[in-house]
This record gives sequence, C-alpha cells and structure tokens, in this order.
Amino acid sequence: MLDTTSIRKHFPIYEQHPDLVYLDSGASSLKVKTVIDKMDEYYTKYGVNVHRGVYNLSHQASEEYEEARDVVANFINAKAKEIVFTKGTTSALNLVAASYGLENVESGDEIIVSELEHHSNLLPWQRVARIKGAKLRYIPLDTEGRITVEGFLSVLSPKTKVVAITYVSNVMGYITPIKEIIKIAHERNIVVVVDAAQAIQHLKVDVKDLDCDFLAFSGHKMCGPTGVGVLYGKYELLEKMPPLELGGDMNDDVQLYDATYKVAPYKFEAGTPPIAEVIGLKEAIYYLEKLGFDNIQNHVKELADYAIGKMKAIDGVTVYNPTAETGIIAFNIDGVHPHDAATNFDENQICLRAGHHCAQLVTKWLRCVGTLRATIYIYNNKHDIDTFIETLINTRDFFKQF
Ligand code: 7TS
Repeated sequence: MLDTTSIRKHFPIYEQHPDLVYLDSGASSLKVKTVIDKMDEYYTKYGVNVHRGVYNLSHQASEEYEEARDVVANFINAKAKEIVFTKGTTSALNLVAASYGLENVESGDEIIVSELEHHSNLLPWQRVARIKGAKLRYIPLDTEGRITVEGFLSVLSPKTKVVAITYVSNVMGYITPIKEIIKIAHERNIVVVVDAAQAIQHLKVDVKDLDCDFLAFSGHKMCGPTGVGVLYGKYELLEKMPPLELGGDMNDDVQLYDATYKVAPYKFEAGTPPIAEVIGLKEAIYYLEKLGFDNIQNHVKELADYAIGKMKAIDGVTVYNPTAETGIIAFNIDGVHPHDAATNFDENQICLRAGHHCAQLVTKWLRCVGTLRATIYIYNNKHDIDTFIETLINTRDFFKQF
C-alpha cells in the first residue's frame, strides 16, 4: 500500500477539507501541489506567450512548453514530434475523427467501436460514418460486459478501416486487450485509435509496445491541470492529416488567397495554447513516475478488493463489475435512483458519481437507469472505504423506509 498520510500532504485540497472522501477520480483526480506550484511559477515568473517573442521571457516560456512535450513523449515512449497538445481527450479524439477520419474513411467502410465507449470516442465516429456513408460496427461484449479479442474478430471485416476503442472503460474499469487487437488490425492495415483517458493514470502506457496509431488522454485525470490533453499520433499519419483549427502560430507562409502550414505537431496547435497547463502537466508526470505505476496499481487494486469484499456482503446492493480491476466500482442500491443515493453520500462528504457517466450505451447494456460509481486512486485509504461502506449501508436503510 502507498503511504497515503504522506501522499495527502501533496494534495492541498485535503487542507481545506480534511474529512473529504474523494471517490470520483474517474471524473477528475485531485491536483498535486507541485503542479499547482509550477503553474503559479509560470504565471508569476514568465507568464508570457510561447513561440512568438524574441525576448528572453518568451524564450523561457517556450523552453518550458517544449520541454513538456519531451517529458510527455518519454512518458509514453513516443517522439516529441508525435505529441500534440489539445485541451483534453475529447478534443484529441475529435481531432482524429474529423481530420484523419473524414480524410480516409470512405462510403461502405466500417468503423469498429464498442458499447463501452465514452461519448467522446463515439459521437465523433458516428458523425464520420454519417458524413461518409460508412457503418459503425459494435464489438459484442462478453457476459461480464468486456471487450474481448473474440468479440473483436467477430466484427472485423475486409471493410474495416478504423478501430476506435477505449483502453479502460470509465464505467466498468475493464482493461481492453488492446495490444492483441492492434496486432490483428495491423495485419490488415487498419488504423487503431485508443482512448486512454482512464488508462494513463493507472497503467504504464508505452505506445511503441502497443503499436497504436493514435492515443488520447487528459491531464486532469492524472493529478495534472484541467484544460490540457494529449494526442499521440504516429508521425507518418500526423504528417498527412489536415489541421482543423487555422490561425496564429500554425501557419508558415501566408499569401493573399492561401497559406502554408507548419509541420506536425505545430500545425495542430493554432492560437495561444494552454501554456500554464502544458507546463503543469510535466510535474504531474514526474509525480506519478516517482510513485511508480506498479505501486499505484497495487494500491488501487488492494483498496478495490477490500471495498468489493465488503460490498458483496451487503444485501440490496448490486455490483456490476466485481473485479474492479482499475479501482472503478459500478454499483446500485436496489430500488434507489443513483442520484438520490449520491445526494446521501454527499451529505457525508463522500464524492461519488451517479448517472450514465457520459457513456449511455453502457447503462443501456446494463439495463438500468444509471449507476453509482466509486473510483479509487492514490490518495484513498482504508478509512475512506470504511466510511463509504458505512454510508452505503445507512443509505440503503434510509431508503428502505419509503
Ligand atoms: N474517454 C474516457 C474513457 C473518459 O473517461 C473521459 C472522461 C473522456 C474520454 C473525456 O475526457 P475529457 O477530459 O475530455 O473530459 N470521463 C469522465 C467520467 O468518467 N466522468 O466524468 C468524466
């Protein structure tokens, strides 16, 4: 187990709310002090624009910004030129779909997705399919609701052009066998887009080892800032893709009726980027790397198993994913609307998410109106779980009266 007493000292929010039981890191993690300090340093010491100024302060900001690109690249084993800064996973996935997708998918092609997708990795592909006359094919989930290689093979066809799937489901927490799927897809020259929004904070992600073509994640789910995300793309693909946003800093030579653009990744970063956020992201990566992903995974798994063990013994509670492998627990109190239950948890300073978690197809697959979701991360401890369990029992009993 990680030493959460020391870890909590790195998260200033606990100073404001010492009794906080934060079990909603799947929506956004808490923010680590070194990230906040780094962003503060940018704003107070060299808070100017990047890539433009010929003066020293601007060089300093640009150096910090580009160093962050190197840090992100090393973190996922990519090259710096394969890292595009976006405002989050959503904009990264929209960029792939609207740029790569609209350029390459043709009428009659098929795009493989799954019912586990967050809307960010589904709606952009629905749009591509609609515009291009292509078809979405859904990987049939197994009885537990997992994406399997067998399920994937059953929808793979000579018409498949793109596979766009999640690495870790934000509702069920399952880890997709992404490496095997990518290998099979590549034997048929199919491009694979990986939504790593729920994977990057739990697993050591190595894009070379996975051999994915695109991979997207957000800073705010890995103890970093909101407003920054990453699109990794193989350079030979990024090189050929058109930019979506046109404007300052992404252009080369501008003529009256046309203009040339910079090379990737710069052509995808039009306008003033989220400079403080990009620089802050670097510190989040240092922090997680220092903790070590094996330690993070073991900590989360141990607490999740502890919680699940207790939940199984409670009558009137349904857990949808009893393996809870990435610390995500989807559950319901029988007969109680998840929003009503979450309000009760909130009264006890327990933050949970309730509803469809921007992944409505999962809720439909589970045949429920929504779920409660507890997500466990590095700062949670056994006391959090005990408080959560106690409130779960009280909430069940409270609603039993009606
Ligand atoms: N993909 C997955 C798998 C996600 O979990 C999320 C956010 C996104 C994409 C979008 O990320 P964003 O940073 O662009 O918003 N998921 C959640 C969640 O589960 N609860 O709140 C946000």
